[in-house]
Amino acid sequence: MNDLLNSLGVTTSGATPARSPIDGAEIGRVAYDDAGSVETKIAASVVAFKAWRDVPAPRRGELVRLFGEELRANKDALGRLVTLEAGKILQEGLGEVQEMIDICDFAVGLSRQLYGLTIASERPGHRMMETWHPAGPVAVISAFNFPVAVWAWNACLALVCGDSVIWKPSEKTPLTALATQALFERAVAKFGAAPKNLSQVVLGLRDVGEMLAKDARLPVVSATGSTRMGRELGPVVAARFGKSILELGGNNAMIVTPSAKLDLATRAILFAAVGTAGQRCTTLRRLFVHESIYDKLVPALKKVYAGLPIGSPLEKGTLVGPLIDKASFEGMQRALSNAKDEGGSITGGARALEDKFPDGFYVHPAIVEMPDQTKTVCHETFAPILYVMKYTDFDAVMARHNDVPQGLSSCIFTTNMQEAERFIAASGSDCGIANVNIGPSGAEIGGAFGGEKETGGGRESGSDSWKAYMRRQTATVNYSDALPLAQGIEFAV
Ligand code: UN1
Repeated sequence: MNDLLNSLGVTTSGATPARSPIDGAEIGRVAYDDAGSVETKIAASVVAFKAWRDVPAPRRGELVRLFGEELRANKDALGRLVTLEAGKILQEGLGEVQEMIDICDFAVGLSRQLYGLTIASERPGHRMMETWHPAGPVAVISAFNFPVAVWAWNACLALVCGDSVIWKPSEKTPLTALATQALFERAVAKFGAAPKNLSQVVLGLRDVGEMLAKDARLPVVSATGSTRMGRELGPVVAARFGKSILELGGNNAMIVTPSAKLDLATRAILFAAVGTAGQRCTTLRRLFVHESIYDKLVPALKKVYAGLPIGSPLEKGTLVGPLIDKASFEGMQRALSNAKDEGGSITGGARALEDKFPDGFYVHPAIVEMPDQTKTVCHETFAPILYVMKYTDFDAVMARHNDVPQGLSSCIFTTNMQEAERFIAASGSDCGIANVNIGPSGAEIGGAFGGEKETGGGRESGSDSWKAYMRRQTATVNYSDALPLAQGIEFAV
């Protein structure tokens, strides 16, 4: 462990243990920030911002390019640390680092494309334009399940946009954050001309996040986590007129129609429902199956579930690693018991490997056949529970699909063009992400990532998400010898 941390430039010391969900063992120690050090870091990020905003954007892109190179060179080590600290299987740990590399590439290209507009002025001899300027220091609050990639989505864009970054990672995954920060510092050293403290990490619990949310020196706060967290954080940021980018809970569904290719649908269900042990915000949680194929698909799914390789995520062949902690396991058991009370029929769901890992919380992913979309189904439980429901009518299933508080990701499996188009039409899925013949999770970085309703409305990563990290300025220049007023107003003495 120490060799791995050393290779990534992390020296661990401090009072707070960092634990691995694989077996509950301590894998390092970290020092939490206190109010004084958070204040110092916020002040330092303002100083860094003021220097960085004047560096030409393509130069800023060069720093992100160098950071991408550090990530490429250390992909295995950082991917392994993600596995150790977040418990996802190695393939997914590596995939997470690849997602960081991809966003670096995207941001480098973007650094030459922070385009504004020229707008036709109604006045003669005037030019009107819209320019995007750096917004200020950006706070990033990230969750345990994507401990480094989601930070990178935010940070790489913010950095090319001319912002400094201050990052509060989940208290469950401090080591991956410190390792990422150390790799970033290596890129800074190679770059040679970046201001100090351009990116900083603050470690701690909720109080540290609150300090960031309250501080008017941080115009943008990007937060990923539960809807409950967002409900508390959003108003605090809004009260000081800051902007928040919220990426909160999902309750992602798949509709499997009579014409679907069932082999593809089954594979997509597996990756989306049991991958990352059900702990992605894009995890498949609701499955609507047409009544004509229900008795074919659901038993086949149960059969595959019965043979799922559950175990240490470090071992080759494992597909289902541990839940992040005991509280998560207990939350899963509560949801299962509620679903049962609501008429659900449960397959799987029990604890696994308790003898081998008494302090690791492994579970058999659960399939819960539900008579209806009950209260429990409408709630996001961050664990591998797949609620399965039968449907008859397309319009009715579309309505049920959208009848949950969350709106992150969604998909349909069909070879019927009308159904596919209706699913992604204005009256179709109300989610930020809507896929056809692809599961709801594992999005590419090139698209905007986020969702509606209780998912929080924020968009991160690709498309024009970068605009959220900048401030828009409308500038009008008069190059004439007259002073005509807009709207034709006469105002002469
Ligand atoms: C998250 O779970 O917060 O689309 C992010 C996906 C990943 C990102 C998930 N690319 O599943």
